[in-house]
Amino acid sequence: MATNKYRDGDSVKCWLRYADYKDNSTFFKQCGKNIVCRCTDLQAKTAAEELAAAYYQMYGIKPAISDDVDSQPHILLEKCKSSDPCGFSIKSDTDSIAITSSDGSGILHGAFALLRYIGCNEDISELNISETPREKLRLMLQWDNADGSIERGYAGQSIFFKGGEINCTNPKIRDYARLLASVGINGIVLNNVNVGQRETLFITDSYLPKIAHIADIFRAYGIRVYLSVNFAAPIDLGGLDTADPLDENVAVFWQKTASKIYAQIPDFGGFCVKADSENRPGPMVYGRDHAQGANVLAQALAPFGGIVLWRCFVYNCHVDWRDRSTDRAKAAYDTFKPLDGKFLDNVVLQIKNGPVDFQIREPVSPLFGALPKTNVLMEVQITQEYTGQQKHLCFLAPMWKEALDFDTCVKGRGSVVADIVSGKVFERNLGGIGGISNIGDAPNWTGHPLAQANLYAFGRLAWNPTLSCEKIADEWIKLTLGHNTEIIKTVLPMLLHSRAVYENYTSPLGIGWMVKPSNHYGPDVDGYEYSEWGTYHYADFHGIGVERTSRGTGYTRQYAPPIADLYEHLESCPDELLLFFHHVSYTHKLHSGNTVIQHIYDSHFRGVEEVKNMISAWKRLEDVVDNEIFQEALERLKIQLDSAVEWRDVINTYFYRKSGIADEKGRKIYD
Ligand code: GCV
Repeated sequence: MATNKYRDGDSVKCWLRYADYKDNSTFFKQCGKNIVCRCTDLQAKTAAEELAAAYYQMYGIKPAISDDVDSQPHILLEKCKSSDPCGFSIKSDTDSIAITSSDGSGILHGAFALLRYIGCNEDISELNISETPREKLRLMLQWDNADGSIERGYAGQSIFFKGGEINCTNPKIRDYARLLASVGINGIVLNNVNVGQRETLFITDSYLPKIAHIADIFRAYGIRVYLSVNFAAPIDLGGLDTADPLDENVAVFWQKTASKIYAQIPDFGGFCVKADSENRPGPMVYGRDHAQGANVLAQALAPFGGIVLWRCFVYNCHVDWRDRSTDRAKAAYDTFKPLDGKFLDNVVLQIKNGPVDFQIREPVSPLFGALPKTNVLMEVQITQEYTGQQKHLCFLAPMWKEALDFDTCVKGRGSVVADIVSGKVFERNLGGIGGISNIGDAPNWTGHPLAQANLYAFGRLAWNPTLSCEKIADEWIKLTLGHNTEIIKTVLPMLLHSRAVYENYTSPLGIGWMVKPSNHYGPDVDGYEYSEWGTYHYADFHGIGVERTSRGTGYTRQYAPPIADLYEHLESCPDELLLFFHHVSYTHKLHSGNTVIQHIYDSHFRGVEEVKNMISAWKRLEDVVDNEIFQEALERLKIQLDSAVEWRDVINTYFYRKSGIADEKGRKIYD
């Protein structure tokens, strides 16, 4: 049985387990004795402390921290003029390493990068590298509520809030800041976008001092704090009878609120707003549009350098399933495209990666390509609401990477989403990526220990979307589970393949929404079929799928012509999205050569076998992987298998009953 090196007291360090890296670098052992910090920025001091702490954990010796360059050998932390904000250079010399940046946060990111190289056992004695983050906003989005619950959270309770109060002395907050900074995150929205009565008060004097305390913790790690706010706060807090964004008193309310916040949190990031969505208040209540709604907040924040993250998850959640012309997938584009150019420069539209809602397979939202005069940010879900709820292994980097690499063709070939959200394609100054966090107060942070890889991958991709999933997974494994080749050979393919496995035994060919409506876990094929949420599959005895072409809802027309054409025609529509775009018969032949019905059967049988294979592979690691991680993951893999079997049988039986077509391989399908 492997020893427990994973835990340090009560805290699990995830990928910051320095003690295990002690044999990785004699060069660090030599240079790290003296940390010379010639920069007074707070984050540079943190960098010095992080390097010193790592050194201490590796070698049991406390390095000297000073500003004396004559102490040799050393690691030097210094400012330089050349790098972009947050960017850094690392250069090794005979007996020294210099980490330089134009700002303290860059130095901190450089320090964490150096430690990552060491953890991955790379030679740091001849480093000469420079890095700049590709995305400006790299945000962690908490869906934490004041009562301590977390919307769609699968790893325990909030580390920030408890019983209606702010738990600002929780030591886990600093641990979290370290984890986030180590992968380049530079902002955190502390509370859920569904802002309840209690959370509405977060922008008042009753709560701001404690929020300011949390902001202090994150500031030391180069992370700005944001809050989700209630659009109706002028009524709820300001005593006004309206929240109309064009009402002067409403504007004054937001200005006063902004002044109050910045007096306590000078680097406050800004507001995140879910408006006119899923029964939340918003500008449409007053006959105003989203630009007018966002701009009143943006105007209030602008003098202080704050921004508004305005969500585009807006659709009619009371539709009638009998009306086939309505299409929820079209809603965000229809609402926001006409407003392009009307948002102030400090507004960023926050767009979910797909047009519907974080299903295991969706096309990329066409809205990314439709807003040349507006700042945009891609929102992804690290928490596994629809992807197995941290009971199932589902490494999400391949899904995010597909979205980031997606070529919208809006400015000719090569207009990829990663470059749109970075501002490059349309020359915007602001934009980036936000991920809904998957952590809670679970001792291992994420419930499923391997779900830590999703948190890690999100940060790494936000920093550099061109990194491959394989590289990111390999780094995470080495930093978290160690360098044993058996571990790498086993866990790497498990992670990389896990999204495909999940997709195999759940919803086929881009159809989505076959989950239980109550908690979004487990199969319920018709659970959403006759509901008001606009999430239908339209399966009948003949076929299945949503006709979103010009013969149907016309959704395909929201893409640039080459993409619209691709999806419009059966001949070119990729198999994995077929049922998202087309209603076809069960006997329709896919590009793979299989019929739709046979694909459903095959993928569901295969998915279950793949989970069994993962379990066998994982079991072979019993003696090499940390015992706590081994047991936690094994327990969840077994739950995953039970659930996969349930999915397989429910889906196969459902479609067998609908179609009356038997499995050509004669496997067991219940009737
Ligand atoms: C925060 C989905 C989730 C909701 C979530 C919403 C959103 O509908 O199920 O829990 O609410 O998305 O993104 O606003």
